[in-house]
Amino acid sequence: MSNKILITSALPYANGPLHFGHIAGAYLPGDCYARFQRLQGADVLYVCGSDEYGVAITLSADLVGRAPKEHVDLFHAINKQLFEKLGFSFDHYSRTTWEGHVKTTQQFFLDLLENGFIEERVTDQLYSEKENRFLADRYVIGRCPKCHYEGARGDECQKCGASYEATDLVHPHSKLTGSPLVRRPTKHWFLRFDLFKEKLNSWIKDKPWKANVLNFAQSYIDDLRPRAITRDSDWGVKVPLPGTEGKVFYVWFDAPIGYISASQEGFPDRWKEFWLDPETKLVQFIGKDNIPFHAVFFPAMLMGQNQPYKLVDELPANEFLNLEGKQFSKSDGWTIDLERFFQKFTTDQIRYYIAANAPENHDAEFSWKDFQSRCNAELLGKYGNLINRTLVFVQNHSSGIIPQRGELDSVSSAFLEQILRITEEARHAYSHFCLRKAAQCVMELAQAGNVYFDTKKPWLLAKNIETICEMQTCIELVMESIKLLALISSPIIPHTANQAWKLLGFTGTIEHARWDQIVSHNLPSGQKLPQPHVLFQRIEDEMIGPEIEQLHAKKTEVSEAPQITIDDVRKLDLRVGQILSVERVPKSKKMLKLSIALSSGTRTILSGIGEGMTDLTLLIGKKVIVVANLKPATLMGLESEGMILSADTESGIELPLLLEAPIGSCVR
Ligand code: 2FM
Ligand code: ZN
Repeated sequence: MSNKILITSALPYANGPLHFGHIAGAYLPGDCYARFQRLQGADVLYVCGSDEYGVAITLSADLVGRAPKEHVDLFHAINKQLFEKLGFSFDHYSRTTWEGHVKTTQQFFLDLLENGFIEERVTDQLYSEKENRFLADRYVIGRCPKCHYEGARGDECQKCGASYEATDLVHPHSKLTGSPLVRRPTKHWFLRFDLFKEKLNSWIKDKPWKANVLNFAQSYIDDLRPRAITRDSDWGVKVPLPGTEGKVFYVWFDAPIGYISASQEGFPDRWKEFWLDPETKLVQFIGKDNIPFHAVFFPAMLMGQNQPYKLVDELPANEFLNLEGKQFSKSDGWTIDLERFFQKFTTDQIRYYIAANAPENHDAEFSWKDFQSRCNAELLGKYGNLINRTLVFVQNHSSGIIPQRGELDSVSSAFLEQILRITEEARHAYSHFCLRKAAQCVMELAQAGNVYFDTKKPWLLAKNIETICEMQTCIELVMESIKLLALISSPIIPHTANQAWKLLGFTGTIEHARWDQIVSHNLPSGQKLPQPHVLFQRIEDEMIGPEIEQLHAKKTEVSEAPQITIDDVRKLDLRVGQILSVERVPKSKKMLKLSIALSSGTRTILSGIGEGMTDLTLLIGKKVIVVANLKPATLMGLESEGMILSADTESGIELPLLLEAPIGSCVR
């Protein structure tokens, strides 16, 4: 039987920094599983990478005035670095802008076309004559066809909840420039998902997935229809047919193919052994919002093309991790500053906390108090304490060497049985994607060791020559439990587990050992141990207090600002202006010099909105809100005649959107 396991974690969009909420869903569970399977001796290939095409990218890049490639380069690097910091063991972390991804994606399309699963259709889409391009839903706003709300979005009305095609909007216009949009026919390629209904039904019926995953997938299969797999854009994988300028694949067509191309990039000589072997087990870790794409649409694409690629076998889909009762949101300040986090806390502390709280069957919660208490009571109080007290005892009463095990009395036999049972439970939990349960086993094992140590009281046994042997047996058994503890905790807290492993006198890393061998081989008696050191620091109140304060300070920032009266507001002369030209102020990362038209004439305004913006021309023509009666001030040696209003967002600075307001009009 093949022991190949191909593991993937959903490719995150490279349009903003990842936070612990993301890590808890599709990522940490995937990494722990990959680490566990390697210990089992499986031949593992674990891949991930950035998802870099699609409207989610272009819109977020446009809003902050960055070219899409610059935008994804930035966040690809940031997210890759976070995974490294968190000790992830991806065998390869790729990106969908890797040039090899194009060929694989285009080949899928050509196969599907040849096999009769793709058809061309001409439909009306919204076109901006000013911007010379078709605009996707997310770029469009207009009047709701149902409730006549003016600012309705391109796909659904946020006022009355109606959902519709963007072409149904009355007076649709561009969200970015405000320009009016017209209907224009355009050709697209539709994938006949409806033709895969039967095949999908018989394939999915024996999948051992969670009931909610199966039900959700089934509801999509029941309703399969042809779907457009192309878009009018220049950001994406191009359609490989003549005369298709400006046509690219829809991001959900190319992104899952990214799992294959990531393997091709990382392992040009070995990827086929995984993807083309029917015996390989394919395990895909995702967040629950990605279920239809992994359980239905991507499998249909795989069924319709010509390579014998693996279809997903296991689909662990997790819920979300919130922060103190609300979703993580960087723009609202409802987040954890990762740089500060890692100055105070360790990778294994957060890995343990997330694993112990994994959102497997329902949403879970990161709370600072709970983080503190679990790290102190469990990692330090149970795990660290067992190792420390035992190893100090061995130094003092066994000359720092592992003693020989003697006869086991009933208490010791029961303890040995117990620690082996917990180890087996941990194995079962990991292999069934129950990360929470695995973390629980870790603490149960540490606690069992502590209880046995307390029951046996080796410090008393050491005092009497007749009980020395019993003391040595006790210590040897506790050290066996530490060995098993290092083993079963290593997928979750690999750094600490390796330290514990070394403290037992082993030289290599635990990753190079095998689960079964570690369990079945007793510790070598006579092995010399190094001097022990502590594994965890206590988290004091002073360490988390500022974090909680900062979080709540952001929340109350507005309400805690000193109150002003309507007269104070009236003092502000806020006007609509239009950006005529823009240039960077030399030697500044963020300062821009803007020339802005107001009805009273043109002003020069300096504004710190330029950080990370690579394409300043995108600002030209935009309408902005100007504080028109601000006293001129000299900034960086240049005079500024006003100020413009902007918002700080997840991925950069965003300017308020003004569409119809004429230049010079008052903002109140
Ligand atoms: O939801 C997301 O973040 C997507 N970028 C996931 C893509 S998974 C895969 F198909 F690439
Ligand atoms: Zn409406």
